Amino acid sequence: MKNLFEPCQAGQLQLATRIVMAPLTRNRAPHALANALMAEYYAQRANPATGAGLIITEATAISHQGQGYSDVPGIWSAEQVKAWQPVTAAVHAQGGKIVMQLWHVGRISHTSLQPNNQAPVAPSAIVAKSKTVLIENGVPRFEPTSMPRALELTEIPGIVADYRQAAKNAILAGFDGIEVHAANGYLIDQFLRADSNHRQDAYGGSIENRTRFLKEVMTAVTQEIGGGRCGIRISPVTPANDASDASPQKLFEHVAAFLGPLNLAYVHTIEGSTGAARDYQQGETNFDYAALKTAYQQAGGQGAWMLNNGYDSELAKSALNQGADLIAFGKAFIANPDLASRLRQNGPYNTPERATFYGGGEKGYTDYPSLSIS
Ligand code: 8OZ
Repeated sequence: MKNLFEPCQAGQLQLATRIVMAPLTRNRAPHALANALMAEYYAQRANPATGAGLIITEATAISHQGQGYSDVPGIWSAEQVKAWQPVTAAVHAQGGKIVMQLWHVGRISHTSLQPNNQAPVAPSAIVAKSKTVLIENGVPRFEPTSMPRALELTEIPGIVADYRQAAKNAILAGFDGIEVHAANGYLIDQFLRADSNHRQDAYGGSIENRTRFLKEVMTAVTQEIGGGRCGIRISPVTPANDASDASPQKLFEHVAAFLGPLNLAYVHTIEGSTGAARDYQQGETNFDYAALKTAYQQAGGQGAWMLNNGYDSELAKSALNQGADLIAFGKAFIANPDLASRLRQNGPYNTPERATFYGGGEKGYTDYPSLSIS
């Protein structure tokens, strides 16, 4: 019987517990730079005895073009690398481990966030029925995403190179590894799914073609820093950001099969609809997550199997006993910096406050109380 509070080896990552802090967008990085408040927030959650065995950062843009929301951090410049160093140092000082989530939003962006106010890029020029978060004068608001333009075939290698450089930069910034964000309807997911990818070249059409971009990205980052320091996040059936495909089972089993030989640290799967119904279905059949794992392992995959979406203590226990290795907690970690302590004693839990999720300062960010502070 596995339990949440025991160590877990995930590739090269030696984790003290199976409790993971999920990536959480918080929009508190003006000018795309990490800062002291962010270091405090992550450090509060970093001690594995009370907080996370592994922290995955908020989604972090690999390029200016990869930005889709106000005040999210980046990892493409030397200045950004330097800004992250105190964050990783603060986490390591607590005995914690932290990987950076690498992000290109594709069409989930707004011209006002793009270089020279250009259109965002996507596999195809199809607008997403989705919104982004823009912050003006400290006030966040949801705004429809802009009409994207289709990437030229010749531009794709440059984006793969941006992922490679971002992985390298993350290591320079002191991270223990990276996670490629291939979930929730962002650029990679836009390539994967037939409804957002109408390309007629080598990156569109067949499943093999639609998965080509992801495969190239994973090959680049694993070559750059080693598979044992790389993870991936997928969300096979989520409708987030207008992601849609008629055959997710076939699509994601194909993905799982090529991930197998890459010696990844972990595979991180969001079950159901991100932040919503765990039993959400999309496509012709009910998604079979056990078959996804089998496809990965049959292809030689030995990475830790990480699951996410609406987990509590009971559900986590049952998932671990059905073969999961790591459980990622999102909103629970926003509100409970000492989530491990609370899980261990079955609560009580602070309630996350939605109004302060995106943007702002300390309020709803670093001021959630720990049990020990009374
Ligand atoms: C919430 C708000 C903005 C971005 C994701 C990166 O869904 C996000 C995100 C979530 O993966």
